[in-house]
Amino acid sequence: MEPTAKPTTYTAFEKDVISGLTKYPKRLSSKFIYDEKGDKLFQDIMAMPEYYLTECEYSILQNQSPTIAEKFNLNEGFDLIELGAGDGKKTKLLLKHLSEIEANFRYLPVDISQNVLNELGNDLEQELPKVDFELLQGSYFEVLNQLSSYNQRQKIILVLGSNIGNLMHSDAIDFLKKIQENMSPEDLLFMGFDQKKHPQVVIDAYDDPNGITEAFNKNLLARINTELDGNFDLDEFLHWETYDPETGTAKSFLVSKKAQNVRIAKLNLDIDFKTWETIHTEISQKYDDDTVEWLASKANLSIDRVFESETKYYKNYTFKK
Ligand code: AVI
Repeated sequence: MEPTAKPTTYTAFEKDVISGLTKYPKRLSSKFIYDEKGDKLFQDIMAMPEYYLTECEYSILQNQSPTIAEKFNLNEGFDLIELGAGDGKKTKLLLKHLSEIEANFRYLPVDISQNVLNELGNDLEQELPKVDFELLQGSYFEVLNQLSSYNQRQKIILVLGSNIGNLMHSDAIDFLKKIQENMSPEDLLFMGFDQKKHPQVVIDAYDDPNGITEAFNKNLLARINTELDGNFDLDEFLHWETYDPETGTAKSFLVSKKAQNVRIAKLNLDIDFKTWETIHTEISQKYDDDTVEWLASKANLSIDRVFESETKYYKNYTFKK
């Protein structure tokens, strides 16, 4: 009998690297930037003065939490579910307000990383001891499905940080649809959308002079080197940011400074780069009200209220089913 060849099973990262680097034009998905080093670099980005998004959303939550909470079932009770909770720095402003007015609620932060959740849990115990919370590790939709199947209380679903901006419009609609399917008519979705603005402000946020965003973008190549035994020379690639003010799409690229060959030994892959050949790595979409309304309508959601930062750079919207 012929020996049967062992089927090769690839991880999601490996699949993305194989398909992305063997097509033209080349691409890699930004979701793989976030290993431990990528998470740390993103924390550094959020602390940069050029990265206005964090400060804008922080100020909205700091100044407008009482208005944001007006439609929450403060007496009967509600679950505040945060998808992609991170360090919870901005959410704590809303939690603080809800705790002060003695609202009847539970905070349910959802994150894929148990480490991130444990740190958040410790912080909450120290800083907001009266807040009832439960840490939920898992993918957003697994957790949302479970919650909507047994829970009767109003759900307030939070998605902060303009994370939706890293999705193309078609994927953003799918994302909103999956949330919508798990909502009841009394539930609310509270989501951040970075807005169109002076193009230079956007470029500066994604191309800082200290090279933090460059290191963040190049972390994709660094991960290929360490995890897949690749030999990318990071210095031979340029971080390049573009912004199209017509579509509102900021795009990140890595550009090969010379003709070069890269070997990725674990995947038995040799990749040729021509001089100035690109790898497209990320989009960061900027929105206006019409686009947000269009996306929402495609997912059978409607805008309930809009909260904008003083600069008008950033808005949070509440949506209803
Ligand atoms: C996580 N996400 C919303 C960030 C953004 O603004 O697109 C990721 C990022 N990329 C470069 N800087 C920050």
